[in-house]
Amino acid sequence: MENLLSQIAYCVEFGKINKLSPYPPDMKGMDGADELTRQALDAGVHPNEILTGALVKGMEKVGIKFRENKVFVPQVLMSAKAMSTAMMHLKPFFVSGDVKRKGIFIIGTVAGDLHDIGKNLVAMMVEGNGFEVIDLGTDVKSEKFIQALQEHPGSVVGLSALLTTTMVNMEKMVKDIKGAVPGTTVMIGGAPVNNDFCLKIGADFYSPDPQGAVEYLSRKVA
Ligand code: B1M
Repeated sequence: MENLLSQIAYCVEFGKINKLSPYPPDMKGMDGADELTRQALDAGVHPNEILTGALVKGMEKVGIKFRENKVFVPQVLMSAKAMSTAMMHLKPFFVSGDVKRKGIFIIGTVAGDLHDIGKNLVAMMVEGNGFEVIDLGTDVKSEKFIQALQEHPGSVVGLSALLTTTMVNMEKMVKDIKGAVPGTTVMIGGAPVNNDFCLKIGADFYSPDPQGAVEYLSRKVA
């Protein structure tokens, strides 16, 4: 059983999606996250154990390696694909309530901004670490965040911006969101923003990378 979990974690870490996937080359023809997750469920491993003991573990390693520039965007995308393929097998258990997520994270790229590669990486890593992620997409206005928050009270909000012309929209958005749903925690990120800007606009946390976002959210629910 332990062996199966560590094999799944390895597949996520190295982006082995399924038996047919040619990447990574040294695992060609071997079972991937897809088949191994099915086997684990069939063998009676609890879905929660697969999530926390395999998928999250694999994704944590990816997050740390990405932060340390040991892997790059393509590898992270392969890992995220392996993870989401495995998650397809676990989805019915989330829906039925058999498996609890750590919390809900509502993320979007701010109004006026269409960049979504970094935002998607953050969303994937957060989801890979056991949170439910509601991704509102790009060019998202305050109203859409507020509506999502009203549907999912207590969620943490994440705002991403890549342009110096759109990062300024964050200030109003933080005010709008906190005004409409007091007590909401707002995290910000994206290439042009930094911690000083975060403090200036009244956001709660700035993360330069997905791993920082994961660590902050994990601390909040600990
Ligand atoms: Co645009 N673009 N772009 N662009 N683009 C930049 C950002 C730019 C720096 C290029 C340049 O001039 N050198 C520049 C911004 C300059 C500035 O504002 N100072 C720029 C510009 C000007 C524009 C347009 C205005 C160009 C034009 O039309 N004249 C236009 C704007 C469109 C709009 O948004 N309204 C535009 C359009 C585009 C494309 C559509 C062509 C495309 C986006 C495609 C897409 O996202 N689907 C694009 C791209 C790809 C880029 C570059 C090349 C790459 C951005 C990227 O994906 N980086 C970029 C130049 C560059 O960075 N080399 C550029 C990789 C990604 C992994 O990093 O997004 O920083 P990043 O995310 C990181 C962290 O920041 C962090 O984690 C991620 C992973 O480490 N992070 C968070 C991000 N969000 C977070 C949230 C968090 C926590 C961490 O918590 C909530």
